[in-house]
Amino acid sequence: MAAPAAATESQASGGPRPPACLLVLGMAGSGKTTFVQRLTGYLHSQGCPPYVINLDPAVHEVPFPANIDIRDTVKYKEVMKQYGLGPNGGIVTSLNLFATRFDQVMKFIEKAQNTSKYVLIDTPGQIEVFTWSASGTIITEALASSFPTIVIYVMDTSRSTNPVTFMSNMLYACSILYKTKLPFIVVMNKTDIIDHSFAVEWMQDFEAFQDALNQETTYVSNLTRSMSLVLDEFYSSLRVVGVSAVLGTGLDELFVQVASATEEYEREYRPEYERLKKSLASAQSQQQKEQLERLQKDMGSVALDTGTATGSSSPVLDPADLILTRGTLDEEDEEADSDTDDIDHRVTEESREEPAFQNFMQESMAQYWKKNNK
Ligand SMILES: Nc1nc2c(ncn2[C@@H]2O[C@H](COP(=O)(O)OP(=O)(O)O)[C@@H](O)[C@H]2O)c(=O)[nH]1
Ligand SMILES: [Mg+2]
Repeated sequence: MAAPAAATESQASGGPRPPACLLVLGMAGSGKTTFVQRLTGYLHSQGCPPYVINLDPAVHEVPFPANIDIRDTVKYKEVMKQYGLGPNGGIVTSLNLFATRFDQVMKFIEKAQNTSKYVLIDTPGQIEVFTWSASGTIITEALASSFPTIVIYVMDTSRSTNPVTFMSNMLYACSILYKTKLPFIVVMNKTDIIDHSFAVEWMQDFEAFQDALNQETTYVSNLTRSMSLVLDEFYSSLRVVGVSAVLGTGLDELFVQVASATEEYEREYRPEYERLKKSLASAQSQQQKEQLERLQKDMGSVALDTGTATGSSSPVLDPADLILTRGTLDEEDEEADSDTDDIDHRVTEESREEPAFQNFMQESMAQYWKKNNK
């Protein structure tokens, strides 16, 4: 995926800071969409309009002005019909289709950095569609490789008053943290129904949580007791904010946490992503080099008198471009391994040395030099 380098470059040159991407995740009904709507209103009132993206293909109505709406690109009902899928399959497939175009979304976000400090991203109702799908990973990694990206895990506080349910919710949050490895904020939503202080106490005071568990007699509570020991470390560094998406309370505190999470991204995650990008690029160029060598071997003595082909500074070709007009990469691989090995080149060269073929090769080569030398 083409990751715009502009984010880091503009920062280094004192240009606009790259926008922070707030990826809003949470169980169905936890209040993600209402939260994004409230956040959008809040940021507008602060004179800081966000760039808003809706990734839920199945939502009937988006209650906020979305700059990008997956529903404009992918028609969820059509996808269901066309692929013979049920509702969940339809959502997953729609998201997959959208992920293939996410490089374009990245360009839009890059352009928005002059006007927006924040990018808000609402995700499908069913959390696993995003967190445990290939497209969710592609989208998350694309964002995180270019912009400070923060996961906001929205939970329904009013439905977490049972210690066992609370624990399950926290385990889920923990699994997402380990999956995405990104700065993380837990938003305890719906504090208009019940204050979140009971949950904070459970997280800070192990004894208090054990007391609550003692009221439970099911075997699950035994498991929960052991698990709570495991979660202690997760809690210790967790950012938690109580919010009511309906009333709009807790948002000032939320942005204090967002600022600290953004710093954490710059300090701990950015260097890691940069390192990853570099090692990926060098692995890619090594692969390209090997493919080129194989290609040159295959072509044998086909004349390519562009004059630069054998120079030590000759750029690495990208055979994938050649393959565009000559079949798929896999076919090319097979060809390299089998077919051409037992062809008598002296015989076939004659038929290959058609002027048209040579012209084609030379034109293709000229294009690569241009591309790689610019
Ligand atoms: N009382 C209360 N209800 C809320 C709050 N946030 C969302 N809801 C309600 O929770 C339900 C689900 O909200 P929605 O934003 O669609 O959840 P999503 O599936 O996570 O996007 C809706 O009926 C909302 O009105 C809140 O802060 N307080
Ligand atoms: Mg929603």
